[in-house]
Amino acid sequence: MTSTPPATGPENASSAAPAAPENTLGAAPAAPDDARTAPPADLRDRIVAELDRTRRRSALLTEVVDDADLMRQHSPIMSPLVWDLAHVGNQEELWLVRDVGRREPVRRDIDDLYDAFKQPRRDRPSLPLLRPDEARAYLGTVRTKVLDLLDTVRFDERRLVADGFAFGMIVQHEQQHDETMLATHQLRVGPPVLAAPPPPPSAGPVTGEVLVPAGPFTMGTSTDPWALDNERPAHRVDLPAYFIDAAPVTNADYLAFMAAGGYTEPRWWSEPGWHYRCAANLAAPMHWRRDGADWGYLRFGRFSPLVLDEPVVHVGYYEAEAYAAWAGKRLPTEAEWEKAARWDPASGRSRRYPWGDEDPTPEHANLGQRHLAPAPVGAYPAGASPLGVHQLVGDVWEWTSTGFHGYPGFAAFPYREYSEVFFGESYRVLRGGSFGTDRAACRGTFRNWDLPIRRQIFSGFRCARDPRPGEHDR
Ligand code: AVJ
Ligand code: FE
Repeated sequence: MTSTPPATGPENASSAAPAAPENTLGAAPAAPDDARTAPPADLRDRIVAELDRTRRRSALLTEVVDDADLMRQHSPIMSPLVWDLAHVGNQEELWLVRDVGRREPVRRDIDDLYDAFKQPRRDRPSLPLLRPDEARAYLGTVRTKVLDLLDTVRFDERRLVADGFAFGMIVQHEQQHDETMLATHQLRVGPPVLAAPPPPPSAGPVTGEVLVPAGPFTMGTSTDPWALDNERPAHRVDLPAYFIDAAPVTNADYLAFMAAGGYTEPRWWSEPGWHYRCAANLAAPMHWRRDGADWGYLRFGRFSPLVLDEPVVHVGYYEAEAYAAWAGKRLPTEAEWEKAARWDPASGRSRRYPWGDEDPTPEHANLGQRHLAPAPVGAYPAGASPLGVHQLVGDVWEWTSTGFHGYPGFAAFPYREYSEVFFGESYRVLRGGSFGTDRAACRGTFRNWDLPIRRQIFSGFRCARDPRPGEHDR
């Protein structure tokens, strides 16, 4: 059994029409906006395909365990799977049935139960939640209404539906909860219920660092039709030269840090980092287990020895920060990550993805739960950036050193609770997406965020550093 159903449509049908490459530098004329000229029937078909593909993932994640398991809380920081399931249906009802479609509510009585701000995760298992069969029926009812209103909706009436945005937002929301549910599966104790083919092997070693020359680039987007509010608007950022690792930090790299006493040496850790390391008694990435003298990991209920050239995953921000200090480097800023991922030195423009503007295919990146592990470094040469930075998209979310803030000119859309209420230094931005991130919820501008202590997400990192005097003139 593979964990991802076969694609229903063309491999590139992941979102609305690709936007023109981003350009705020004034070097070239703006390209026409293809998305607005796309025939509505085509947009409708793409929306239906994306909604359906996404729902099949949610169904798979909630059909492989029994009802008791769906209702149980596998960790106090996660919801019962059946809460996530009904919550995605409730968001779809709120935004598509009621707001876009202006239809009567299906279940106004359950809005509060599935409001993430009203119900702390800890309390969710004791709520009078819809039972699994009720939740599935609810999702089905909502979806039928959405498909019905899609027949008549006008994509040019309101900003909320322009280019199908509200539908894209709901697809991304459900995919984000699917990734969260996948992390819940990883925390779940019991025999394996998910399976997938192993990731592709490395096509050759990728080592060392890449020099990104000083200069401006365009960060964020004003043209990607399904980009969320926190990715907007496109703006110019001028960066000094820096080095960035050509690949994410691997298990072998991380083992060297551990063997050098990384976890017992306070000097590599920030003050809050060391405090947390001691309070939580951290000694290895989450889900690592001793295997005699070696280490292995427990993945989705299966034990295996570490694969040394695989990106390390399930490390928190503080561990990433300590590793970087030990390595004589630092974490990249969010802008440094994005310039490495999007800046095309030939044109000076910012691409949608490291490899270009085309949506991800299985040759570009390890996304979408197609595999249940990060792929070894070197497995995706076709996904490298023009400067030769590999695996920026897929495999593991990458911690950056930047807090979560709105870009200059940020405006909450369509609701403050998606991004704006989280702005501040409490959260750190993660970039690039993981093996559990769907292609619809991942692009060069996509921003994720979490608390620095979090390790249950599929998080890893790569390092950066400033050039030494004279080094960038080589
Ligand atoms: C962007 C992944 C941090 O899961 O909290 C889901 C996404 N927002 N429902 C989260 C989200 C509302 C969000 N992250
Ligand atoms: Fe949500």
